[in-house]
Amino acid sequence: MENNENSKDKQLDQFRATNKGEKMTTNQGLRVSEDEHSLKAGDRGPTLMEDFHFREKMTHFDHERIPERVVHARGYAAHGYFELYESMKEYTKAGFLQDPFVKTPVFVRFSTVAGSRGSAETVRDVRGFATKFYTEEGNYDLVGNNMPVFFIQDAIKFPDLIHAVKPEPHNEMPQAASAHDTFWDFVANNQESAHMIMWHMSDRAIPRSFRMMEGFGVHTFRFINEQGKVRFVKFHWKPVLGIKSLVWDEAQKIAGKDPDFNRRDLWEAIDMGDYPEFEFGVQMIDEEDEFKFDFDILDPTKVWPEEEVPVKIIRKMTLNRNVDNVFAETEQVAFHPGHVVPGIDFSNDPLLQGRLFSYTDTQLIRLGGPNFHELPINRPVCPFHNNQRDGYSRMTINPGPVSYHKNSIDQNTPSTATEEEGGYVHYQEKVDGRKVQRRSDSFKDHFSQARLFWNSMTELEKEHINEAFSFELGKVQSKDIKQQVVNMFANVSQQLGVSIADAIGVKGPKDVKESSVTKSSLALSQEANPIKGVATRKIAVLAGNGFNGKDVSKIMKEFEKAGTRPEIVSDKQGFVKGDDGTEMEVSHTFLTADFVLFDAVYAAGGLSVNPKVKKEAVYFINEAFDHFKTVGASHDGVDLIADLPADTGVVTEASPSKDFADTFLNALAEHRHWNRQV
Ligand code: HDD
Repeated sequence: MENNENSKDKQLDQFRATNKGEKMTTNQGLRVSEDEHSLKAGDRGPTLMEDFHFREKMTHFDHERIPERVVHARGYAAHGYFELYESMKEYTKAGFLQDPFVKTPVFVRFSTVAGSRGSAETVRDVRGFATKFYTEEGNYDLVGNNMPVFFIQDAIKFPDLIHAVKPEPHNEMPQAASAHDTFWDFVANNQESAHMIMWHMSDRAIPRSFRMMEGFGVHTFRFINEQGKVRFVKFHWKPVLGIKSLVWDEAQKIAGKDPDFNRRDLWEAIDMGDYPEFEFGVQMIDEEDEFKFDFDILDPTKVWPEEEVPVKIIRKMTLNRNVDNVFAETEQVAFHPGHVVPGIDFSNDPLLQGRLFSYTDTQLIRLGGPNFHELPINRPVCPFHNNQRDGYSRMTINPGPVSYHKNSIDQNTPSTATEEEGGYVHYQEKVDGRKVQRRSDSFKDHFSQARLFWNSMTELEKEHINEAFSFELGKVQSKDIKQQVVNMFANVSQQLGVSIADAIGVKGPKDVKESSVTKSSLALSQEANPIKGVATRKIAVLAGNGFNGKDVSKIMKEFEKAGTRPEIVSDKQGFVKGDDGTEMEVSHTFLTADFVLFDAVYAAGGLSVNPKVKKEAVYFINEAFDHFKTVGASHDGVDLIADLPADTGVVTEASPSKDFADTFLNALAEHRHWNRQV
């Protein structure tokens, strides 16, 4: 079978159905003559049971909802493809990693973890990053997150972690937030969470866009090549646009102004042809080197510092197609870390081992039975054959009497395949030990890498972590829990513990054994590794009638040429007219848009005459400034910005020079102007 970037799309096409231009029918195909009035005994009489169309329509509606995912309920997805820079043959026999000319179709779902399906997207949370590769050897799922470590080391604790972070059961509050007592009680009493909490308190937990965050497979997996050589591997996604975050005040405001902020961003980018791209990388450790590190490579609360084990970039993923139907695709897609292909195998990470059970189990309740693999989005692009039969909503019609192995009626088919024929053979790891319910001593150091992370942060990032702790613990009611958390994180950094204690009104840390780790890993800092660019960034262009048509049109063109998305914001919808008759269509008013929804603001003029409008425009600009964004002005727009202190992110020129747009764009490329932090 030849697989290419369109294989999945072609397969999905068999299932697409459009109603446009068709006559309405029941689900049995009967043409419907009436869809507004139910069948009644007389004009004012009771409705009759006989009205099968009413009953069918109502019954279907009554059953439209399925259980939301127990975690990662709020998500959004897109289709795309994968291309290889170089063959990975030396390291793995995985078919889709052999040939640089083969493009593999993918489906990627991004998500928050804690919130319900309708919750806001810009909350402080981990983001899910789940990829389904439709390979010619079957589906391979990489079900990862945007942080490289996890809260717990053993899957048996997952229900406890999730119970603690979800809204508290007695009053179902707070929604989509970790800033509450049960979560922090869990943290303090499960200190293996220390490293992950440092990530969770960092700016990584409030990404500007799904397109601007990293992804990680988290666990250690295995690569196995044709010769049987084994390497331990970790998987990485690196966003081509760089890693960018929101600021916390902004994130909270966006949650109200546009709870769909991240999905809208993804949808619009793909819709406008700005396809999100991620590079795929692997870290590899030879099997013989398993014990050469000062951490256990099976422990999912540990990173492999990139300075010690470099990330080899091997391929790129491009997301280029939005879904046709969110329920059919995004909601019904079923990921599973156990969906592997030959050449990729598991490790004994106890978190991964437990996940291998949980994901099929959850689909059984969520998707209503064992046939979810037949749903269009979940079908592999290669054929599948076995003796599994029946169950709710079985779609395949298997003719013939045989549904068992072994048989003679069908000459013992479907038959198993040898390894050479592509049969999956589990890695024959030698296992020897007693059955125990305890953790290896090598999993017991919870603070060294939390400290490594802290050491690797810039001063600004440390400040943000500090503020995040102060916010989260500031929402905790129990003084005892607050105190426990302060004591716990003083083990990471005494200075951090002291400053949180000060902010939340508890005693300074006691009995501290501050980690002695002095190492840092530059790769862990997003600020220290900036990828600067302006592509796809949104600029609010504030304009009213009378703006300088000639100059502003030129500046808008420059903005567009650079790949940004300038959108006109004014006091009314319709068109604004420039002094030379130039007309520009208004995209938003001060009522429908908000400064938090843009990366930068440019005051183009024409808004100073009416004091009410001027006040709205000044507020818009000032708040954007307070969120460290680039603001600029030309012509009489300069009036709106006059009170702001000068810095590299404030670009004002009453008579804009030919470099105005460039200067503004260079400032925008900085993402935020942190010098404003006091
Ligand atoms: Fe999980 C969903 C990622 C630990 C049990 N998980 C889910 C999704 C992602 C992750 C991205 C959403 C998939 C989608 O978009 O449909 N989970 C992770 C990562 C983990 C992790 C990176 C740690 C490294 N998960 C984890 C454990 C368990 C689960 C330890 C249970 C033993 N996860 C689930 C689940 C979900 C799920 C309950 C809910 C919906 C689903 O599976 O399909 O089975």
